Amino acid sequence: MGLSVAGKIINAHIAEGRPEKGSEVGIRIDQTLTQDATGTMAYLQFESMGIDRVRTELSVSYVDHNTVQIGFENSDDHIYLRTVASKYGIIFSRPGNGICHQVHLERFGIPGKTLLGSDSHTPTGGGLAMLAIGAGGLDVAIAMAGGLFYLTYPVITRINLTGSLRPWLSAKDIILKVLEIFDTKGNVGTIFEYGGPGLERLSVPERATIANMGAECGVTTSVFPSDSQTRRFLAAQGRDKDWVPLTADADAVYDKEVTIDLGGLEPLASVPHNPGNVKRVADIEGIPVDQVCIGSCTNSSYKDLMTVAHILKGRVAAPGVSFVVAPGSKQVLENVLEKGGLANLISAGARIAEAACGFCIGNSQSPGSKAVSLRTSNRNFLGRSGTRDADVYLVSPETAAAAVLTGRITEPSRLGEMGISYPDVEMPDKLKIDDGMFIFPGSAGEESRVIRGPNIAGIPAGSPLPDILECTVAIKVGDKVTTDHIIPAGARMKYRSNVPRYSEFLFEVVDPGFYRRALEIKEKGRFSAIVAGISYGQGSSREHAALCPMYVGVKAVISKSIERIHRDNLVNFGILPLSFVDEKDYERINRDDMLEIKDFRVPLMKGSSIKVRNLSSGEEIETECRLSTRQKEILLAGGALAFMRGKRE
Ligand code: MIC
Ligand code: SF4
Repeated sequence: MGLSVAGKIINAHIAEGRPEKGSEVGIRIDQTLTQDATGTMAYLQFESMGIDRVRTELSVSYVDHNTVQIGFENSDDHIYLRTVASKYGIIFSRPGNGICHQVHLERFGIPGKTLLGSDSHTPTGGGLAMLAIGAGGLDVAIAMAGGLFYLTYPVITRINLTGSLRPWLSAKDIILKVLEIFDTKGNVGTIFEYGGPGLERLSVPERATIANMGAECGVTTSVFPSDSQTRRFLAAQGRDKDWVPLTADADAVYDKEVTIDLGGLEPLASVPHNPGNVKRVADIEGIPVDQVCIGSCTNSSYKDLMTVAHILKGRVAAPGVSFVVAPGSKQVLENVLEKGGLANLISAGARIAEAACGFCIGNSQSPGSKAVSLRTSNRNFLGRSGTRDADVYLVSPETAAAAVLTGRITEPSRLGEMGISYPDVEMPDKLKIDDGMFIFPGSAGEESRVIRGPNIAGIPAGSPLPDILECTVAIKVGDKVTTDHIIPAGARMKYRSNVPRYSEFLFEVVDPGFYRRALEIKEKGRFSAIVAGISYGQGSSREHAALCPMYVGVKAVISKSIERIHRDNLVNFGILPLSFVDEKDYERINRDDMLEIKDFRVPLMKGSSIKVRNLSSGEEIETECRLSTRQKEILLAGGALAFMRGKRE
């Protein structure tokens, strides 16, 4: 039986377990990446492991999230990251060099390699035929220390692309179609593998856009083959030697297959407040637009920016539109500059932001009250833009450019009526490349001393699960509560290296009273529990969504279903992730109820149901804990660091 691309990469990296669907395998990690907002914690954890040098083929530390630097905190983090990278043999990508996923694709991604990143959009590397997976910082720290990364051997879905896109449509419309088909829930443990004749004309940055937003479907990752497009991309990067062919066997078997005819697609948009709310642009035309933001790791490549630059050439943004452009990398910016695109954008009124996450994470360019913002990014969760009552729509660069000119949501093909022809931008065969913003291990700018400013607090210690777990329900939330809801990013993100301070903002947009309540429960010497609906913990990989709850005394999360990265983070920080056996039981627990979970060790290890007694109502509720044996052992030890320490002793 033939193998898929994903199957080939996984099988070549398995060091523990068997390649059987649904069973846990441990794979070797070739490359890691971190970004500053998750990186500080990852490196603090790495340092606590007592290893003298990273054990991967390549590890890169990017600074791209917290670059606004209001106050000393962000800069403290950057200095710590630069010095810790230098000490342990990690490449440091300085602030200004670009967004981790875009830069990694350009300079380091290699077909067939595994990449683990402390950011949920790490699968962007799948556009380059990598097995690129997002994880919590602690899992990345373990990989840097030479440890394996564990995943459930996936269900592999082939997405067969046929035909070719019509003018005014692009990769974003393809992934929005995929989101419409698969939604944001129910895809845990799946890999999307793209194939078919439609791939021929899709360049690597376009593939990367598609792989990037697979994260919104909740899949483990998305993978493309390595073919002539991949070779061309690497050649333009001056990295011909990194190309290897990698395609699925002709008789590869997939668990599921879906075909999308690219020729039949229409421009699409995710409407507020979830990427899964996909509508045809034609159906929402005419809505007045206050802001248009082009950039983020989804659509900030040379091709994206040049397309917009050509469309806008000689024209100015509509008077009511604030128009922001954030290039994905310094390389993108320099090449767009060289080809004259930057001049077009500036003349059109673009507010050129730095090559960083910026608006996408809500740390700048928050829209006005009740404003409509069209963005080429990947997430439009409530409040993520920094403005709670703003409506954020996710669209392609073409649809975004159309709104810049008309001031309304507009089908981009209508630009033809304005005398604008579709600029079919090709990726150049040769790019201007300058690696001057990396600090490579062993180079002159190296430091041997790790500098920790006052923003770098320690890692809070967890505690083993007690025999009888008594907890108070400190919060009950509904469906699809994302990690952005659990612990906000934006302006709050500067406290990422200071867990006690950051914890004050837990559930800020959902229930600002949570932090006080949880602390009061903790002061009484008790634990807290969180009760949630479906797909709890969607979105970002931030382990703070587990670490901060742990800090305020949360010991259990009981949900209808939970997303992969967040579940793994809860385990890493010793929080019991339980799911209702019968989803209707969600109604039988309320906030402030006292719960008792006792005698759970045996059923936990055996995989049988775990009884939760609601002491407030006297009812008993059946739950289960769907984890591997390894994860259960980690939980019982009080988290991954304690587990590793225990193994060493
Ligand atoms: C995001 O897009 O939500 C982030 C910010 O990049 C996160 C990481 C973080 O919270 O630091 C992610 O996607 O994992
Ligand atoms: Fe940065 Fe946004 Fe991409 Fe997250 S999704 S890595 S915040 S650009």
